[in-house]
Amino acid sequence: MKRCLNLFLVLAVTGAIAVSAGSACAQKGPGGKKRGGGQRDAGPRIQKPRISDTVKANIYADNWFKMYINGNLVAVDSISFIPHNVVSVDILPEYPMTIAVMAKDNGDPKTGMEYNNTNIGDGGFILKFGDGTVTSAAWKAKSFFHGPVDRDEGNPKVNFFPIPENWFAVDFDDSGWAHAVEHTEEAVSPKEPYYNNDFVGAQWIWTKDLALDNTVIFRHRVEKPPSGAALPPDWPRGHIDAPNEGEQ
Ligand SMILES: [Ca+2]
Ligand SMILES: [Ca+2]
Repeated sequence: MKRCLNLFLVLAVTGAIAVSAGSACAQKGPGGKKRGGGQRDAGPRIQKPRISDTVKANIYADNWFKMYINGNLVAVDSISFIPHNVVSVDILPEYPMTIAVMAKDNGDPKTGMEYNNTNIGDGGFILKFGDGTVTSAAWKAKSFFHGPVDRDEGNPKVNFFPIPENWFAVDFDDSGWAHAVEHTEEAVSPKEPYYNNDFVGAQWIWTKDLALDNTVIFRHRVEKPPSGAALPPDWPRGHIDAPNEGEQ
């Protein structure tokens, strides 16, 4: 007990969180007993995920995205416009895994055009997870911002369609949505970071209109690891609600 108390004090002084010290002292040995104490812990042993249980997610959007997995916000593109960048994060996969992505081309809200209204521009999105999940025409896609209508750059008009509040939710009904359309690497013309990261097997996706659809939501459900890996245990998971509220 004294050793635990000392550990607590050291961690407290060095600024580490008390929770870490608490869990170190309450670590259970075999049979659910606390080490160093005679009191039996009635709770079940909890299997905890390690960093080796996570997989790498590589994501590239022309120009920006945010991504939810099973209703939780897990990644936001750190650069809104250019330079084009790859976002690479660790994720703890959970199956079935519902991936919901909002991707935005940098179209001006009034004209739909890019680069200070000098260019119609285009979009594009690609993703690969370490479990073998990749973007493809199996994904669903829907546009919520279109323009300039009829490619009319002289008198540009845009159309907005209301984004459903729960577009990222697991139980959101996307059955009426069209499938994403795969586009060639040549059409999207990705920049250097794309070639410096692993996207092998993934397809560039958008709606059918790479140029005029400027805000696109993608959804995809992964039943099990496409790589053939075993399903992970039922890890304890957090329930962080704040980032999901009022997001559009
Ligand atoms: Ca970006
Ligand atoms: Ca663009």
